[in-house]
Amino acid sequence: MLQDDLNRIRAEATAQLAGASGKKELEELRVRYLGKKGEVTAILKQMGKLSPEERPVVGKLANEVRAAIEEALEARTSALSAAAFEEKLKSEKLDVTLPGRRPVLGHKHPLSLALDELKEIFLGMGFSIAEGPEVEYDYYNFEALNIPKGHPARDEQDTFYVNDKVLLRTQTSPMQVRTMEQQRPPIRVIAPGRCYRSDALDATHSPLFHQIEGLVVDKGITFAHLKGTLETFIKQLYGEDSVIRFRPHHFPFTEPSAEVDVQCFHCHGEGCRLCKGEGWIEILGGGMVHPKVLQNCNIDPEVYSGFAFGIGLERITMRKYNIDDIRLFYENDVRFLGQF
Ligand code: 2NM
Repeated sequence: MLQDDLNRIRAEATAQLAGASGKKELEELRVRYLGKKGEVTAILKQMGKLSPEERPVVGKLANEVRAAIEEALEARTSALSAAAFEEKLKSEKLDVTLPGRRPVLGHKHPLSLALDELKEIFLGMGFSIAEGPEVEYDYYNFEALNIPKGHPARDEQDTFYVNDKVLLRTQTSPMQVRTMEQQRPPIRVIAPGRCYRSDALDATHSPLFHQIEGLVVDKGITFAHLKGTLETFIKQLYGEDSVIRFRPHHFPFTEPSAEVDVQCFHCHGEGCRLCKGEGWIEILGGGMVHPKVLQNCNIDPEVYSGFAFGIGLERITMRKYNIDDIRLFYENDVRFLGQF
């Protein structure tokens, strides 16, 4: 009986469709029941064998079965896509109440922090800032500073040469010479910046380091001005109770010259580990600008006099933050840099 076949097909098809688990399976079922060679189609093809009385009855049932299968197909299709959408929503859930991710902000390098502080102190004393080339002429780095070829200071300040006449500056004094060539006294400048020497890298030496040099030239400038300026500087940097002393020294570009020590703030001169038993810590050098240096810059040493000094930025910064190895400044290890 075709009616029985149709009823069986409807029951089978709707049950299978209800349990179908994906698009592919739904399509297979559609082809199997409703396709050109499908089971419902096969029944319709047999309609010709039926009597005229039976034909409309079976035809009506066949249409109902086809409609029922189509409906079940549609219902399952939309149920599956709704489930897929639900799954997608769940997996893409965004909790807008979570706190945001804060971007990690960097900050200044300890050498820059210390340099800023030094600049501030000297700006407060009326100095201006002169910056210039790190690749210098031999003339400005040595010759003009009273260090002719063959002078022993050239060995102490061995550097990297670009050619016979051009080198990496070993100090920032070439900027002082450039300033004196370009400006007439009164002059009050500091020259901060990178310097180079062909020293081997160890805990206290680096082939690249930083200096701040100061220069004052005017009528009547004396060693007393140098002492007062440096004492004011040290007291602002290390505190009002700082004690300093001047020790005679020699620099080719100053005469007289001195090295300046600050009394150890740990033992107050007694001698301890920090000052290696000395009671004093060397901090900078300076002196009265040599008349030959003034002459080289067309400043008459009979009319003008001046003082100059040089500060090692690494040394000052290591004191300030209690850093015991100069290499830490250049390694860019954020575990170190993050501490300042
Ligand atoms: C130092 C020590 C002593 C210095 C001298 C000059 C110049 F150009 F005026 F002659 N500038 N800086 C100087 C003097 C630097 O560093 C330890």
